[in-house]
This record gives sequence, C-alpha cells and structure tokens, in this order.
Amino acid sequence: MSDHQATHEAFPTGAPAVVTCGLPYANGDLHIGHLRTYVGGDVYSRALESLGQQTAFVCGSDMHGTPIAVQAIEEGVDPEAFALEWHEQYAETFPKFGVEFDNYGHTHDDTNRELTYDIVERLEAEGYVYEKEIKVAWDPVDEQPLPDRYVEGTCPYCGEHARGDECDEGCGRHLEPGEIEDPVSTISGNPAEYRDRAHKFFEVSELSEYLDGFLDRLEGTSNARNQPRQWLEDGLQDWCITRDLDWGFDYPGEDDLVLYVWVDAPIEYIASTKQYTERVGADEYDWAEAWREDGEIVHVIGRDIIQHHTIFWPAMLEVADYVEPRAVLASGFMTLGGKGFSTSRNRAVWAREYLDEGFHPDLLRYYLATNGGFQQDVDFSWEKFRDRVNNELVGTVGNFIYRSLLFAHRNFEGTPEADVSEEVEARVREAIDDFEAGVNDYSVRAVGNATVELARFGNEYIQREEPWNLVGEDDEAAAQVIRDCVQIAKAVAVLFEPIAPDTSEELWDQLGEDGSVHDVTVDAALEAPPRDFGAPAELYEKIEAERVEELNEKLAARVAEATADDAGTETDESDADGEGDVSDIEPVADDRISFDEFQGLDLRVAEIVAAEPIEDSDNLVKLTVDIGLEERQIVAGIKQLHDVDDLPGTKVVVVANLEKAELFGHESNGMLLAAGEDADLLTTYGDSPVGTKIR
Ligand code: B3M
Ligand code: ZN
Repeated sequence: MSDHQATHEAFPTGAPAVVTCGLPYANGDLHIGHLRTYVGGDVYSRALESLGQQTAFVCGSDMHGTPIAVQAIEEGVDPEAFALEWHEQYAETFPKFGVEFDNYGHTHDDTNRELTYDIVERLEAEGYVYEKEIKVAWDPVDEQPLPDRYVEGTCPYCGEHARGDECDEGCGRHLEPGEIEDPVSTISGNPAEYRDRAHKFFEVSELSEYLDGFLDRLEGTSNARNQPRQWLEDGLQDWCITRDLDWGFDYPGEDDLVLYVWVDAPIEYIASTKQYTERVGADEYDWAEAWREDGEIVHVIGRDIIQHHTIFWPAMLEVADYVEPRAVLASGFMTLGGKGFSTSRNRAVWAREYLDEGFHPDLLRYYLATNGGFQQDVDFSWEKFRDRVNNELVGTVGNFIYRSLLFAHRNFEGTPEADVSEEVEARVREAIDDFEAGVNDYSVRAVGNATVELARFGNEYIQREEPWNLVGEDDEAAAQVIRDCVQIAKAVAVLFEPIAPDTSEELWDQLGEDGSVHDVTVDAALEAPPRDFGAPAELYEKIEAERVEELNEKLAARVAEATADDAGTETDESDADGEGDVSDIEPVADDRISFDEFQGLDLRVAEIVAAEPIEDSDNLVKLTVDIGLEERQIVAGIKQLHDVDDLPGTKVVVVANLEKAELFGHESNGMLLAAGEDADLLTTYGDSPVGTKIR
C-alpha cells in the first residue's frame, strides 16, 4: 500500500499521461544499471496502458553539456558527431530490451531548440532571469574557462572529492559554478583559479512557496517527495543557467554563453512528446493537451537527479505555464560487489554483453523490475538473477502455463466447454486489483508480483484439483478445472505483458488469440479464451548453475581489476551513478534510551540449524535456531537477500527475550537482527560460541 495519501485522482484518468525516463548522456555504453530505470519506466507506461490510460512513453539522448564535451575532447572528435553516434546506438539498444518509447529523440534537434527558446523567453518575460558576476573556474595556463566537469575538487558542503557540477561521491548535492573548492582542471591537470564572469540566473528562490505546495501534491517514490523538503528548508539558491562553453544551445542574444545542459535536457521530455504527436496526429495523442492543460506527467529517474526534477524543473514549468509533474519515481542504484557501476572503469555488466550471453530480455526485465523495491539500491549478482528466473519465471509462471496448456491441448484440443468457476473468477479479479493498486502505488514490483502470485495460485489449484485423476472418471469436473486453468493462463498473458512483453505475446499466440496482447486492457483477463489451440512450448528456460559459475568468474575478474584501479582517487568522468548517498539514510531516532533499557534486551549469538520457506509468503522463512541453551523456532522475513538453502550453519544475532508472536500461523519465539529492507543478516566477526550474550 502507498505510504502517503494519494493527492490525485487514481489511474486510469481521462487525461493523457506522459511517462518519461531520464535522458541518458550520449557518451558511453549502456550497462544494466542504466536499464533499471528504463525498464522501470517501460513497465510503468505499459501498465498504465493496460489500465486503459492514454499514455505517451518518451525519452531521448542528452547531447549537451560537459559530460559530452569532455569525452569528445578526450577522444579528439567533434562533440556533435560523437554524441550522435551514441544516440543512434541507444535508439537501437532500448528496443532489444523491450523498452519501446513512443518517441526517442535527442536534445540537439530543432523541436527541442524551439521549445527551449520559447521557455527561456517566457522565464525572461516573466522577470525571473537576471545577470550577475560570479567567479568561474579558469585554467590560467591553457587560458580557458572550466565549467562543470572540466573541473574537480572538494565539496564545500561535505568535504568529499567532487565534480564541478555535483558532489557525486559525497552528499549528492548539485554544485553551482564557483562553489567547488581546490579546483583542478580535469583536462590539463592544472590547478584552476577563479575569474569573474557575467552569467544568467533563474530566480528559483522566488518560487519556494510554489514548490512547497508542489511537493505536497507530488506522488511517486518517497525519496523523491522527501529529499527536496530538506533543500527547501535550507533555503533555495538561484540557479545559474548559462555556461562558458562552445557546445550546447547558445543563450539567446549572448555570443559566448551557452544554456546550461539542465535547462534544455528536461525540455526534451516535451519536445519528444511533441514529435510523437507530429507522427501520429493530435487525434491519437495531443502533446499540447498533455503539457499545457491537464496531462498526468510521470518522471522515472535515478535518485541522483531528484533535485533537478523536483526543484529546477517544476520551477521552470510553473513560470513558463506548463503542467507540473504528477509523480517522480526515483530508482536506487545498482551496485556490483557493493560499489557503483562505472563505465570508465569497466566495472559493469554491459547491456550488450547480457544479450550476447544469449539470455532473453524478459528475464532481465523481470529481475530488474521486481528485485527489491524501486528506491532500494540493489547489488547485482548472477546468482540472484538465476534464482529469480528458475524459481519464479520457470518454476512458478512457466511451469503452471505449460502443464495447464499441455493438458488442455491433449485432452480437449484447447479450451474445454465450461464457464469459469466463481473461485477462479474471483482470484483473477483479485490479481487485476493488485495490478491496479501497484500502478497507483507507483510500484513496478507490485505490478510484477500480482501475476506471479496468480500463477502460484494456479499451481496450487491444479495440484489440489488433480485433473489427471478426473479424466475418464468425471470428465465434466476435469473440463471445469482445465477451463479455469486456461483462464488463469490468459490472465497471466494480459497482466504480465508490462513486465515480460515478448513472452506474454508468445503465450497469447499459444492460446490461439488474435492480434497483440499489447493492445488489450486488463479486462481481457476475464474474457473467454479461444476454443482451439495447439501444443504449447515452454516459455522460460532454466539457467544452469555452471552458467552462473562461468559468468561469476568473468565478472569477478573484471570487478577485481576495477577495484584495483580505484586505489587512485580520480573520479568517474562519464557516469551519473555513484555510491551511497547520505541523504537516503534514515535520521537517528530523536528519543535516547537509557543504558538500563538497553540492558533489558537479551541479545545472543545463535546459529541457524534448519530453514524452510513459508508458502504464500514472499519473504518469510521458518527457522530452527540454536541459542546455546535450547533450540527455538523463529519466523523471519529474510528471503529477499538470503537463499533459504544456504541459511543452515549461519551465525546470527537473536533477541532472545522478545515476546512470542504468531506469523502466518507459525509461532515465532525471538527475533533475528538484520539490516535494511533486504534484511541483511547480522553475524559475528570472530567465532564466539552460540549462547554468548551480546553487550
Ligand atoms: N542526462 C543523466 C543523468 O544525470 C542526465 C539526465 C537528464 S534528464 C532530463 O542521470
Ligand atoms: Zn558533498
């Protein structure tokens, strides 16, 4: 369930929706850490369409700014040609993962140029732009200005090493020109000095009150709604919207200033929607209605660019008289061995590499969309990927579909003549409700789980009803069970389409359906399947353990190499993705407890002796735990991170004097300590024997 009161009418609404994904800088290969946001956006927009919401899903390449200019200089090529090449590669890569934008543009084209100038002129006309002398970093030897990523140094807020434009390794703040301390050129390595230059500023500080109200209305993930509160409370600074740079859109009327990349980049969301309308016609989708009247604007981004999407961008939209965002979904980062993906250090699993390994894109989509909550940081492992694929896609979804359709085909040549039972109809309705609730809670994970849970029910149902024992004995009863199972299979095709578009289409064909499952809405899950269909084929294939071993070896070698490179302190030039962000950490509780109260906790070293998963629960495991004095049964929600079979033998820390509780009908006598939403189990550093008291 959502953790806040929804402030807008629930989806589907009568208005056109726009779903966007953060624009990738056109400067390097895509890795699966990037794909997490793009798959998330794609799932979300497909799910909205399945609810009957009119939706445009748009994005484009970010061609401007120093992330492009610095890379192009390093490679000795023209920035435009450099960026265009990457742009074309992205445009080809996304569809290979089923990420199908309605329009994929780029920021350096005429549509974006016109809209950008129009919006900047409105900001000026409304009196929100002024000029001010500021200090900018300058290379005194090369005689050139050093904007943003041309310079690095020390963050004035937290003291960490930072890029000129953001504190990527520390507090995550956006840094204004002139703010970074001890500046050094990233191009020449020369120590920089500060020189006075006149620049344009957008008066964001005047919009604090508006933004305060905007944040009250904003929906989406809680990180995107809560973090900006702090920035507002600290007081907003005006925002420098020009740079001393050759690459970008010229600032209107100024020869030697370009617009800051973060001005024209989000405007591409509008430009890309406009291009979509230009292609399909305004009757089909009207960009102007969406952006100027009453659209439902949903931004899907990485959590490092929350500030740009919840402060600068809505401020621009407000002054220029456009529709404000309805929701921002900010994803956590993907890490490898606990560290951020890094393009320049080759610490990554590459998008292309994944496909070259021969894996189906839907497997990765499922893993990315449902492994952990959207805002959680997720450590990638092939092991976990394999677990999810084998247990859920193969074991639960694929297994149910294949056994049901095969039985139906062999015994009834398709769908048996019968009406769906009340029980199964109600269960399908429940799955549709879960799906719809997932969309309104902005949870792509819940959208995915709705179908997996339905398939799990399907397996239990067929197991319980044993149609194989009914055939020849009670054919009518057998027909009823299989009729129900085929209905569930059809519902799986419809409801799983956002997560696994390609295999859902395949299932749709296997069921003998016409057209594309992409074009139907969730109601189709309750409509009767066609009478005849042929022999099914397995939808998903198991991944063997040896494959994972191979992949792990490759990856471990790469991570070791990248980690060795990290011994230096240089920052990553090309990545927007970094590591832990202090602003994401829960604040320390206000109420202090006394030492006596602490002593009241009886914490013990213990060892897990046996573990079995609890059916019907996503995370709960029933454990037998040796606490030295006795063995206890404890129920713990730890399946997220831990493989149940690996648990026996693990040393843990137990609260031994906690009240007993009953969870899913099982007694729990004590509690295990674990960290975070993943429930990362606490263990001991040395080998203290079980029963040892912890103080
Ligand atoms: N190009 C990439 C990033 O900072 C940046 C996003 C623009 S979204 C309008 O993640
Ligand atoms: Zn900082």
